[in-house]
Parts: sequence; C-alpha cells; structure tokens
Amino acid sequence: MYEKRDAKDRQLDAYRVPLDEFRMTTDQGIGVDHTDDSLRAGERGPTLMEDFHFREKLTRFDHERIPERVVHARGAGAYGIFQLYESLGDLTTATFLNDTSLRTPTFVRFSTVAGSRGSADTVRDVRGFATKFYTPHGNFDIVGNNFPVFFIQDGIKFPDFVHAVKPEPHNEIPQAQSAHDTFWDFVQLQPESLHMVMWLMSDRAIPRSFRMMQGFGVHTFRLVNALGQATFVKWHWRPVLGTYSLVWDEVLRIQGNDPDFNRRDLWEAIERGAYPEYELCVQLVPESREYDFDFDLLDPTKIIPEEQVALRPIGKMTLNRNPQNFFAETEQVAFHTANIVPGIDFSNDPLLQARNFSYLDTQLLRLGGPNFPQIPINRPLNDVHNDQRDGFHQHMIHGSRTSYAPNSLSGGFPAAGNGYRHYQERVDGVKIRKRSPSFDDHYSQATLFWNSMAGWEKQHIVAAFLFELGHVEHQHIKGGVVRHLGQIHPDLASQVAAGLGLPQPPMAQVHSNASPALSMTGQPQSVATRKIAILMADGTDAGEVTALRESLEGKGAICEVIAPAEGSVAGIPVDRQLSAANSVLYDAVVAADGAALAPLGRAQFFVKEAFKHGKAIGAVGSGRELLEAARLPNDVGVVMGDGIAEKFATAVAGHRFYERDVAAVPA
Ligand code: HDE
Repeated sequence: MYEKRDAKDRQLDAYRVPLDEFRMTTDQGIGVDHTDDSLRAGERGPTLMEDFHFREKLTRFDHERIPERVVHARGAGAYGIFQLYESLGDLTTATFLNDTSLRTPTFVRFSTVAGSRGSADTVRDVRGFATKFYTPHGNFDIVGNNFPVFFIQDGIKFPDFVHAVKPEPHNEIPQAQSAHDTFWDFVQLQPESLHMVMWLMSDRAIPRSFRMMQGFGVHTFRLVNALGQATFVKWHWRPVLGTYSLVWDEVLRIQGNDPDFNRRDLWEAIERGAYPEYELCVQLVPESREYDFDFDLLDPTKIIPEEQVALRPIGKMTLNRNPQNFFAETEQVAFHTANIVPGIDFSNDPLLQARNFSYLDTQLLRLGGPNFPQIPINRPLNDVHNDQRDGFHQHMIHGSRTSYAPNSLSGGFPAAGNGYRHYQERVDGVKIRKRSPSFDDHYSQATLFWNSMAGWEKQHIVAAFLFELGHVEHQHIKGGVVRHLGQIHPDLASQVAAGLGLPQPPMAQVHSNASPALSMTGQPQSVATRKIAILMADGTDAGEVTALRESLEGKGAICEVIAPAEGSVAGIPVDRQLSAANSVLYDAVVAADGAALAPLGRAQFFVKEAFKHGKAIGAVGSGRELLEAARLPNDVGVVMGDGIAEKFATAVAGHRFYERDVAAVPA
C-alpha cells in the first residue's frame, strides 16, 4: 500500500471545503436559513427583486457550464505518485528524473477524443493519456495518447482533421463516431493519416480499461544534461496489468448498459485499493543517430520500432487517489505540451510545435482568462514569482510596489543558476511553407502494423473497416480508401473491397517486415481486478461456489452474484438481479445453477453472449445444464469439473478466446 497523502494533497487541503463545517451562506457570507421558497409579496404574490439569495442562486446556476474541451471533452482523472527506478543524471538535469528518493505527485486525465462530455466511454476512438508531474522545479506534462502516432504531420491540419471527425455540421450526426463520410473523406485525401487509421481500426481503439492501456508521448522530445548535450527521447507508458481490449460487438452493448464503463472501472479500482500502475519507459536516440532511420524522427506518423530501439523502463506511476470533485479537478485541469522543466526540451516536430501554441490558447477561453494556472489542480508545488499581473480571476495579492524588471526597488531578479535553458540547437533555413520530403512515405509503417498483427487482430481490423465504411454514403470515398489499402497490404485491401462489393484495387508490392511488439498477444496475464459474474439460483451448491469465489478473490478478482431476484440465494447475498445484469459488463461468467436457470431465456442469453465475446466460462454444480440449454460447445475457455478454481483463473487471466467458433452457437 502506498502512503496516500503527498505534497500536492497537502497543498490542495487549503482549498477544500470541509463538509462538517457546512453552514449555508450566500457568496458574501450572509447566513441562509431557508432556500426552499423565494421571497414574495404575499404567499401568492410576485417574487421580489430584493431577494438577493434567490437572484444569486439562479445567476450562479445559469453560469455553471464552461466550454467543454474542443477535443478530449470526455475524461476521467486520478492522482498518483511517480517514482524513479534509477537516476538519468547522465542524460537530463530534470530533478524528478535524477533523484530516486523523490515521490513526484501526478494527476492523470484519460479521455476519448471525438465525443462530447456526455458521450459513452466505449466508442471506437483514440484515448488521451495526459499526465501532469508536479516536480520540485515546476509542472511537467506528457500530453499523450494510447496510440504512438497521429493522424497528421503538421498542426496546421488539426482544425481540418477535427472538423472531419466531429459530427457533420449540417445535422450534428454522428456522436463520438468516425463511421461517417467526412472522416473517411479526409482519410482518403490525406494519406498521412493511414498509419494512425490502422491503429484506430484495431482493438487498441476499444480498451478494456484505462488501467490496461499503453500511453505514448508520440512526438520526439529531448533530454538535456548538465553539459548541454541532448538525447532524443520518446515517452511510453506501459500498464503493469498488460494491454487489453474489448470486442466490438461488446462495446456496442456496453454503451447502453453502462456509458461510464471505463470511468467507473478506474474509479472503483482506486476505491478498492487496486491501484493502477504504469511503467514509464523511454526510447533514447543520441543526436548523432538522428538520420539512421528510414523515417524522420520529427514525423509524428512514425514509430521507432521497439526492435530497433529498445524500451528502457525508468520508473513507475501508481494512481492511488480519486478526485474529490470532478469539476474542480478533472474538468479544470489544464495540460500543455509546453509545460516542461529544466532538462527536457522539444524537437522540431511540426505537430508538437503547433501544440505548443494551441494548449495555452485553448485554456484562455475554456478556463476564462490568463489566471487558470492559479486553479488548485494547476498550481505547481513550488512558489510562483513574476511580474505578470491582473486579469480575470486573479487570486494572488501582490504586495510589491513594482511589477517590472529590472527594478531597483523590490528585487524581482531572474532565477540564478537553475532557470530553464533552451537547448542550443543551431537553426538555419529559408522561410518556406513546405513539408520535408523525409515525411513522404505514408504506407510502410501502416504495412508494418498490419504484418505485426495476429490472425484475430487482422480479422478485427477488416471487420472494423467494413463497419466504418459500411456507414459511408459516397461510393467515391469508399473507393478512395480501398485504393490506399491496396498500398498497405493486398490481404487487407482484398477483404475490405470484397465486403464493400467494390472491385479489387491495384495492389502494391509490400514489404514483409514486422514488429512483434505491436501485437497485443503475449501480454502479462493476471486474474487480478477481473470482474466475474456468478449466475446463481435456488439450486446452487453454496459450498462449491464459495470455494471457487474465495480462490478467485484471493487472487484479486472481483466476483458478483447474479440471481433471478434480489436478496440472497443459498445464504449468499445477491449483487444484481438477472434483468438488470448483462454479460458485457464482466470479463468472465460462472454458471452455478442449472435447474432453475436453464429454462430462463435471459440466463441462456447471458452465457451465450459471453461465449460469443470470447470470455472464460465456468460451470460448478448443476451449472453445466445451463451451458447445455444454451447449446454452448465444449470449446476453449469453457471450464468445469475437477480443479476448476485453477483452470478457470488461468482462463480468465488469458482475457479472451478469439479462436472460438462463434458461428457454431445458435443466436
Ligand atoms: Fe491535443 N488538444 N492537439 N493532441 N490533446 C487538446 O487542449 C491539439 C494532439 C491530447 O485531458 C486541447 O485543453 C492540436 C496529439 C490530449 O485535458 C487542444 C494538435 C496528441 C488532450 C488540443 C493536437 C494530443 C488534448 C483541447 C495538433 C497526442 C486532452 C482542450 C497540432 C500526443 C488533455 C485542451 C486533457 C487536448 C490541441 C494533437 C493529445 C485544443 C492543435 C498529437 C490527451 O488545445
């Protein structure tokens, strides 16, 4: 267990409103003893203007909303601690990357990109993974995603891209989806997006949990040491639980059953003390090797394959506390790629350069002026001193007579010695509105991604293209996309073209290189934090169920009992009644009764659906009868009989059995 309180906590304490001291007052501190009726001229008369409490209450209510983020509007946040494994003192002067005894407080916000604030969590989309490190020398943000590349190479295309993926302007349809004409029109006309689109069509775009999701800084940054020497760096977050995804059909049903699926999962895990952990890894490239690759390190549509530059784990972040107030913390947190600390610097990636402008600009509007860094969640741990003054919502009371530098009256000198120093990169060039030819190859890494996928991953990618393009109305857009797929891989292009009833496009000669690290096979396996539904009814053998449950919970799994009615069954409390439960909200199912459940269509559907989604299914006692009634074949991942506890735990830890013949199960 980790010590929950840290420096940021203590800093925030000053701003928290303790519940036990709660007495109602107006914003001016005047006591309010009645807030149920407005002040009227007579019991049946008009409301009076002088009712300052009524007017203040309504006015404040009318102004509660602030603009949602233009992108990444829907998110969930958590506090954590980052601890370094070994000093990187030879590479960077950043204190939090030097001192292994430091426990650097962090705040993370996970998000989807396209949907509005109230959209469902489990849509096909990129996930934001933004981390603020409150270091002793100021705030450092890694504003990353769960994919290592991006749709565009130059930030000037960002408004075009976002307009294309957002709901179409004439009817504001569809919400939080890329399955529509304007998105795919952009893709077919802007082939630099294709590598990212491959990731978007893969199961990476439907993560099982924020806790089981990688994060990437995407751009190349720099580490800078005390001698002023730089090393290129790419940031990677690797979840200790492994990287896992949902199944497409499952996410469609989760959206209705629990639109807060990912948000709830994160919240509950932290409340339970099952703290999500991520290793921070770096890929390091000495400046001397900048041109050693067959892509440009400044091109954000390219990865450095792990097989070419290994990942070096440098520390671990543990998310150990939920926010207390969603608005104050998660909604008001302001990330910015340009929030960097001494020892870290940018590269000339044109996407990063654009972001370094955009984030500050967007906060000014969203958070209502230039003083948003004073909002508690955004304040650095160290003191802030400068001559920047005034503006909306100024909270500081500057006592000094001066607000200019230099001055001879009250100090105000620049920090001596430990101030931020920009890396002294030599820059030489003519002004030119042109992309470097080293950014021209849009297909090789899309092919690399396809080649690296396991069979089931390829099937899911093809199915995703068919779903998405199946929602596109214009034939020329579908045809345009398929022609690009012909440049990525003939197997992909031919299946998608056939499914869309389009002619086979011209097929390119493609390379056969693969990067095994890109596949989601071979992840760390654990039953810990997996959610298991136990279907019970009056005929359940309580002894068998309890033994299995204790064994699973002993390994960190979460079991919920589902029965035809609330209350208890065989002395075991019921968590949810069958009509309110759904298999898509669980990782695995145990059938623990046959006699009463087998005739129930809903119980049959529950196990059948779990089977189709590749989930581990166990049977104890007469539970086998339910599986038989549902006509489930005795396929992989269906476990019963002797030694079930261990066999079932192994099956659950394996996540999904994609190789199942789901067509064999009747609808
Ligand atoms: Fe963002 N992005 N972005 N983005 N982005 C925003 O900032 C922008 C890009 C990312 O949880 C906005 O505060 C431009 C890449 C995350 O609060 C905005 C460009 C990556 C978050 C903005 C990009 C990201 C944002 C909207 C192209 C992954 C959510 C509200 C040059 C490496 C942070 C806000 C949070 C949010 C601009 C591209 C990740 C408008 C102009 C690439 C995780 O400023």
